Order: sequence, then C-alpha cells, then structure tokens
Amino acid sequence: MDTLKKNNWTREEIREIHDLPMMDLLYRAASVHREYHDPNTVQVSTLLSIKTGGCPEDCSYCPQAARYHTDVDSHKLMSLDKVEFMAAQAKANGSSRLCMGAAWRNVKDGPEFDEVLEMVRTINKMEMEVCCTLGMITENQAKRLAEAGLYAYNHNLDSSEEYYKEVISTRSYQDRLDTIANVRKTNVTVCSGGIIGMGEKIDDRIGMLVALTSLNPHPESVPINALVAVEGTPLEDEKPVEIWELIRMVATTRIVMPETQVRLSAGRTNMTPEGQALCFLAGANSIFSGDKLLTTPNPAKSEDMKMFEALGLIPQKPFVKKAQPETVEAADSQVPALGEKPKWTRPNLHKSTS
Ligand code: SAM
Ligand code: DTB
Ligand code: SF4
Repeated sequence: MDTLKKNNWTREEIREIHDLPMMDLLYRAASVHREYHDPNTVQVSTLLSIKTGGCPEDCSYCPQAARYHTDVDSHKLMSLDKVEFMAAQAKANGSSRLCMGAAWRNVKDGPEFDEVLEMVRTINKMEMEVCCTLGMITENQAKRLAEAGLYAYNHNLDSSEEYYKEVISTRSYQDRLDTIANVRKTNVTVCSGGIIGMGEKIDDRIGMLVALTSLNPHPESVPINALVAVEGTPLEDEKPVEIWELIRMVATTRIVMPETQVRLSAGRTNMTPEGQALCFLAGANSIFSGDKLLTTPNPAKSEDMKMFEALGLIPQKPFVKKAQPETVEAADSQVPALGEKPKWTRPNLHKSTS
C-alpha cells in the first residue's frame, strides 16, 4: 500500500486513486487513516468572522466580496471583548480551535492588525488553538502572528492553478503560494485546502491536490469545502455537489496526505449524518462546529452532538498534534512592524506591485 508522505505525486497517480471503485477507495483511505490517526477522534473548530464583508477581491464564490449583491451586512473589526466572549463560548461547546476570519485582501500593519495580534494572545492564553485567515501576509506579519502565539494560518489554494483564474481575477495562484511560504518560515502550522462544486472538472480537483502535496512539508490541515452557493454571487446557480464526489475528494486527500488533518468544512448543511459518516470513514478528522460558518449556516450544535454520539466520535483536545506556542506580550515584541505590503500579481498581467 502506498502511504508515503511524498511531495512528488503526479496527476496520473492521484487520478488513479480518485477513480478507484468506491469500496476499494474507502477501504484504502480508511486503512491509511488508521495507520496515522485515531479514527474515533475528530478535531472541532469554531469559525468567527472578526471583520465581515466589504472585501475588494472578486472571488466568485464569496458572499463577502463588496462587488456582489448579497445579504451579508458589513461590520468593522470586532472588539477584543466580544472575541474573548465568543472564544469562551466555543471552548465551552467543545471546540479546541478558534478560527478568526477577516474579509481582507491582505493584512495592513497598523492599529487593526495590532488588535488582531492582541486577540491571538488572548485566545492562546485561554488554552485554545488559534487560527487566523486574514488574506495575504508578508513574512514579517507571519512572524508577528507567530510571536503572538498563533497556532495555524488558513490560506486556501481553492482549486487548480488553471481553474483559479476562472474564479478569481484580482490575485494569482502564486500570490497564494507566496503567503503559504511566508507562514512556513515561522512555527505557525499551515491550513490550506479548497472548494469543490464551483463548476471545475475532476482534473482541477486533482490539480489542487498535486499543488498541495508538492508543499514540503504537507499542510498540517486541509479543509475540503463544498461550495455554499450564495444568492448574488456569480456562482449562485451551481448545484450542490453529490455526496459521492465529496467522499472521493476526502478519501483521495487522506491517501495522498496521510498525516494531515482533513477538515470536512463548508457545505455540511446539505449532507446527511450518514453521508458525513462516510466522509469520516474516508479520513476526514476535523469539522467546523457552531450554527454559522463565517456568514452562512452550518448544522446546529445539537445535530452534531447527536451525530458524534451515534458514531462514538470524540472531540480532539487542543495541542495534541503540536505543542502550544508561547505568547510574547506586545511590550516585549522582538519583531517590529515593517509597514510593508505583500507583493502580488494579477493573473495574465504578471506585473508585481507592492
Ligand atoms: N479573505 C481571506 C482569504 O480569502 O483568504 C480569508 C477569508 S475567506 C472567506 C476563507 C475561505 O473560505 C476561502 O478561501 C474559501 O475557500 C472559503 N469560502 C468562502 N466562501 C465560500 C463559499 N461560499 N463556499 C465554500 N467555501 C467558501
Ligand atoms: C475554510 O476552508 N473554510 C472556512 C474557513 N476555511 C475560513 C470558511 C467557509 C466559509 C463559507 C462561506 C461563509 O460562511 O461565508
Ligand atoms: Fe475577500 Fe477572502 Fe471572500 Fe475572497 S474569499 S472575497 S479574499 S473574504
């Protein structure tokens, strides 16, 4: 059996795994899963949108892009007190990780980022894993987040390089890879995955897995989102993905990145508990809990509790995979703000600005 943690998976090899008869695929993925993980433990994260809507980017799937006409109400940065309250609630509800999302194109040094760093310090001290997803960041900003005690940074590749251009025009695939590389220069873990159901071909899903597996080391977590088609976005009419397609994607991800936590992310409201159980069997070992993702609905906590009970699943404790990072207080910081912006390019223009 091929359970190597390798970085040179080819499209053909991954496609061959993806297209196995379902029972063979499930058996193989479940076997890899058991070799590397406790199959009865699932990591539970809570999402919190700390800055909602009004984003200048044009990601076709996203209800928070300012240019689309969705029902999302824009909010400025959430207060530290509110974040602390929400984190305590998430912890009481059994989440080991709080993932704070901001509808930003990139991080800008200044009072708002300082406030986010304070949020990271506060939650890390609450013995929760802290994750941020704030758009593009520089190496210096990644270092400042690491110093504050950040556990993970989420920055998705979303699809294959070719299909990415069809979905987003305001930044390139390379920009995403650059931010991931900046995170990798610190001890913050990398969370990067994508979305299926955006009209892409199976080969685009495979292309995304090739890109993710070529990262060395592999991302510590890979979220697999099923598109939540939101009215007012360009992808509003996309039909929900078939559960079988999601199971195939999860199983393939598990096989090609055996050590990674595979997160069954957006789209669970369209799935039955039985469908989700097959995803767990196929190697998913993380979910987002709480009745809201960032702006769209997620299954009710009571439903997830029922499902966990029926399946005998146990929520993972924090800092099992990696030790808790230390927090350096703002006054003791060794990493000064440099005031620089991430370099970025536009697809097809290949012009760099800063
Ligand atoms: N602005 C930051 C960025 O783009 O990296 C962080 C927030 S953004 C909302 C985080 C991720 O959520 C995206 O990369 C995308 O994969 C996912 N996402 C956004 N809208 C979605 C939708 N409608 N359905 C599924 N996933 C979605
Ligand atoms: C990820 O891959 N999925 C999460 C998290 N990382 C930030 C976000 C899903 C967002 C779904 C649409 C919304 O609720 O706005
Ligand atoms: Fe902005 Fe992120 Fe949404 Fe893209 S996915 S529009 S960058 S919030």
